[in-house]
Amino acid sequence: MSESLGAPRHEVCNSGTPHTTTRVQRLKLSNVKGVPLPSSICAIFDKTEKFQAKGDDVLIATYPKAGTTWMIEIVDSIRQGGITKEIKTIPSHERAPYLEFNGLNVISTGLDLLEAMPSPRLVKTHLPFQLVPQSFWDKGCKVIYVARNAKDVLVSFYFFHKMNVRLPETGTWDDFIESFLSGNVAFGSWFDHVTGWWDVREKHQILYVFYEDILQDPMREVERVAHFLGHTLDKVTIQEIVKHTAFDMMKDNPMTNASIFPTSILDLSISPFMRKGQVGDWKNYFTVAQNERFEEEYRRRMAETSLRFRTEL
Ligand code: PPS
Repeated sequence: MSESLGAPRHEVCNSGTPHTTTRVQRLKLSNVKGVPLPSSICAIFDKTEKFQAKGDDVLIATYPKAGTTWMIEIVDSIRQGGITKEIKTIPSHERAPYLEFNGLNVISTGLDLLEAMPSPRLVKTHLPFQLVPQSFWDKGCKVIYVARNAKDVLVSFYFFHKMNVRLPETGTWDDFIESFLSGNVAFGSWFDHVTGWWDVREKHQILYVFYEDILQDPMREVERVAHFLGHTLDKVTIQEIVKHTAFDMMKDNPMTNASIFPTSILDLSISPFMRKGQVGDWKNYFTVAQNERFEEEYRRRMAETSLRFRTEL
């Protein structure tokens, strides 16, 4: 075993033995217009494409594990003017349905939830820009894109793959790094995703937000999101939102910590959904060699873009 970059690495990451579950069949990835997506999502993608957005829908778009659930909680609290009874009692996935999600008859599809939802709606998606239904652009919807540095996303995604027992097996940690770098994971290449949304941010009403910035200065970022959405909130309400959406609060909150999902979808005994919520956790998992390999590919893939990430604070 080679030397790691920081504190001792987590034993699950080190095990080299893919976790297997006998309870449910893990899904394979299929392809929509060249983007690998879970086969369940591909199966209903013709319907997803035809989704009719409304002008007051707000779309929260992210590559997986970039802070989607966090932003949903922030935006919903802003739109409701504070921490209302709805926010305290309705699960996140019902307040912001996951557009392309197919619950395979265990839980509702995103499309069904959205159909039944009164306006103004909050919509979650992990789709790359080019796969987002056209109606969002025709209706001029506001979009908040949250981006997080690739190394922390990779670690978070690895643990999520293990506990989301519908996603394909990760293989070893080394295998998963290679799958991630080649874009052979659900929702495709992180590089294409973050740069694809970055390149169009000024063509549409898109606010591009960084996970690292929210963690560093949540008051400033909540105010920025509120301003973008056309809401003016007093300081006390913003402080209340920041407190409600802090990692420890969301980790203990059954409306946000995914404990509501059946274990046939998310098995929290394998890894919690609200895992660490940090910037720089990657140092606990990357070996020196893995980091060099990653950096080399990163430099190559990010050479042409002005998009920059922070991997520590
Ligand atoms: S998903 O499944 O793709 O929708 O997951 P997503 O919500 O995008 O990302 C989950 C990661 O975000 C972390 N998280 C937070 N970090 C800081 N503060 C708050 N409030 C917060 N809420 C969620 C969560 O812990 C996952 O990151 P990791 O690194 O695994 O802890």
